[in-house]
Parts: sequence; structure tokens; C-alpha cells
Amino acid sequence: MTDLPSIPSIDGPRLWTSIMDLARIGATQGGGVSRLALTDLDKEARCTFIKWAREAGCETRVDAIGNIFARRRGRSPDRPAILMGSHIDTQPGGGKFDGNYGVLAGLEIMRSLRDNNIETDADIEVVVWTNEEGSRFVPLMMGSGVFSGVCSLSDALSARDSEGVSVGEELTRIGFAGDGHVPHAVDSYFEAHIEQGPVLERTERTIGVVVGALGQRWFDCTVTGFESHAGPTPMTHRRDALQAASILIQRVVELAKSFAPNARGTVGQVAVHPNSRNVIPGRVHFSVDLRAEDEETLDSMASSLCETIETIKQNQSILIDLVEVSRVPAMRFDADCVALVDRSAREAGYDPLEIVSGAGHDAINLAKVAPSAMIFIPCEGGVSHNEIEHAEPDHVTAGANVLMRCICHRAGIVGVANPSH
Ligand code: HGY
Ligand code: MN
Ligand code: MN
Repeated sequence: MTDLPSIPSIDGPRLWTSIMDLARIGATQGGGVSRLALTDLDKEARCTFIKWAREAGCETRVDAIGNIFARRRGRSPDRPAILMGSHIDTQPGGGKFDGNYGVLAGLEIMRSLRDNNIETDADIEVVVWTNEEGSRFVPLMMGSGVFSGVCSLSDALSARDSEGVSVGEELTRIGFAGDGHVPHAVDSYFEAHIEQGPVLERTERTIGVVVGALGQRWFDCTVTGFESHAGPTPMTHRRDALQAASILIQRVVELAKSFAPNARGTVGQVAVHPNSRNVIPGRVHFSVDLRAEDEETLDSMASSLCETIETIKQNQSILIDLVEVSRVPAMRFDADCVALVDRSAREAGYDPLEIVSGAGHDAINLAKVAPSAMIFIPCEGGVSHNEIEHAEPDHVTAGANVLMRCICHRAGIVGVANPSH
């Protein structure tokens, strides 16, 4: 690690202002942001980011899945670039910081390097990854998945939302169907993100050094019974899809609790048909999100859920279909990059905490093609995927300063930027 006394600090108030300004695009009554992937609001936020990145002296381009790359040239363009970034698509009831913080912290680094006339040796790039949340289109972490080969471009473009609209159609409609996947060498990737859990706040730490992430398995489950009248139909003559589904939904939670403390089980979406108060439901569709720190636990949870399904099918004349729709293996980040985050945090005067991410992040996909690591900052009450999501300005600044150090150490500082840059 080179001794780089000239690493500049970022401009915290400017970063905070950019986070608040971008949060206006899709702002909700409850103080959050609702900006689903590839909607007009996502388009507006994408155009805003590109404008800001160009003002910061970056060259921008868009690839075939809509990922936006904003590059700042270094002195040695033949060296692989150092990447940073995150996502700006949000949950339907999302917050101001999830994803947006990591993108804007990267942009702030570009601005601060420009302000201080600093030239890096390697190129550096901040990336906006398409559809990280997976809320509108599955799989989640789609843009970084295509970039890293986890998901094929054709599968991604053909993914459809609940209205039947495809990713490809939406990218074309909003003008972000880019010029193909231009492969470029990546030296390493660093992502700053709010923790989205309670650990840093509870342990009163400002910086989390993310050593790895839980594995995830997403399923769609369809339970089919028989619609009939809620009054005349005796309890012994029913094929109640919702009653069967409720057993499975309870089982998802029980399984996660049986693998405490790090397993997770969530049913976030439920659709009941025909959804009428005096009709016995004939069909129920719901989502399943299982997470755990290793694949063996995930295998156990999934097979136990399947056993419960078989028991219900034997005891009741109910059809049940469970389909896996997304899988993210449990993983560890690159030891050298993790160590650089730790050293950079200590250099900046913090006492960082090693932590495993419960959430998925684009860095998990980038880790498949380049050494990667993440920097966490606390969020209030550990709350995220909720409109009240909040982070403190000092923590926002701290995480960006640690990111700045990681990038400068990795890219190398070679002096004052050529005024023509
Ligand atoms: O679901 C996740 O882990 C991420 O927030 N998309
Ligand atoms: Mn996120
Ligand atoms: Mn999220």
C-alpha cells in the first residue's frame, strides 16, 4: 500500500445535497423514494446521474443491459480500471440511501479528485447497475449479473414484470438500451452501502468492513385448490388454497428460526384469487426469500419446505408448484480488498467492525470477475426497504472518505492532473 499523504477528503455537504436532490426523483409522502427499475422515474434519475458525472469530468457510456459507466481517465489507460458504484433503482417503499448512497459516494470521489487536480495512475469508474432490487424484474442484481456473466443478456432482456412488460422493451422505451457489452479489464471493485441492519448502530461503529454475504434462494409458489361459496360449502368439502398456503408461509418463518441466528425466511408477496371475501380461494401465488450463511443450510431449508409441500398434497387434494427463480450463493469477499477497506478505515481514524451482509449487493456479482469488497455505514435503527430509512451525514461522509482511500490506494496517485484532462 503506497504512502499517499495527498489523498483528499470528500466534500460531505456536497455529497449529502446530491443524495437529497436525487431522492426528489420518486419522493414519497413518507419521506422515502419509490423508483422502480426502468420506469420513467428511473430514467430521470439515470439522466441526472449522467449529467452530474459529465460535469465532474467523466466520460459516460451505457451497455446492453443499461448499466451506466462513468469513467475518469488516469495516466496509464492500459491498466485495468478500479470500479465503484451501486444502484439507483429502489423498492416500491424504499429509502433515500439504499444503493443511491454508493453511486453518489463514487460520484463525489470523481468531483473531489477533480477539485484537487489529482491524477490517478489507473482509470477509475463509477457504475450504476441496472435493476439491483429485483422488485419489478427477477432476477435481482440483474445488471451486474449480466456484466459478470452470472445472468445471460438474453435471459435478462426477456425478464417480464407482473404486467408482462419485458426488460428489453423498457430499456428501449427509456432510451437506455446501450451499445453492447464492451468488456473492459477490471482491477477491483468497491461498493459503499448502508448496512440495512442493526449491528453497526448497536455496536456504535461508523464503518463496517464487509467480509462476505449470506446466500439467497428465491422461489415462486403457486397453490391451487377450488373456488366455491364460503357459506354453503361444508368445512369438510373444501379445497382452500389460502389455508394450505398459510401453512407453507408459516413454515418459511419456522425454518429460518430453526437455523438461527443467521438464517432468514420471508414471504413478501401474496396474491389471492379471486380475492373475494365470500369465496373460498381457488389459487394463491406467493414469493419465498430464503437466506443463510452457507449452501448446506439453504439446501436443508429448501428440502424441508418441499417435505411440507408433499405432506399437504398427500392430505389435501391441493396442487402446489414451487419454482426456484433466483439463486445467489453465500460468498466471501477478496481478502486483500477487505484488508484495504480495514486499513483505509483505520487510516481515516475509525475503528471498523467486520460484518457479513444479510442483503445482496452488486459487489457479490462483481466478486466473480474482480477482487471486490464493501464498506458499510450504519442506518438508523437498522431499518431499510422502508420509507423511513435514514443515515447520519457524518456517517455518509465517513464511508465516502474510506471509499476515496481505497480507490486512491488501488489506482495510485501520480500527481496533479493535466489541465487538459
Ligand atoms: O434483496 C436484497 O438483498 C437486496 O436489497 N436487493
Ligand atoms: Mn441496495
Ligand atoms: Mn435494497
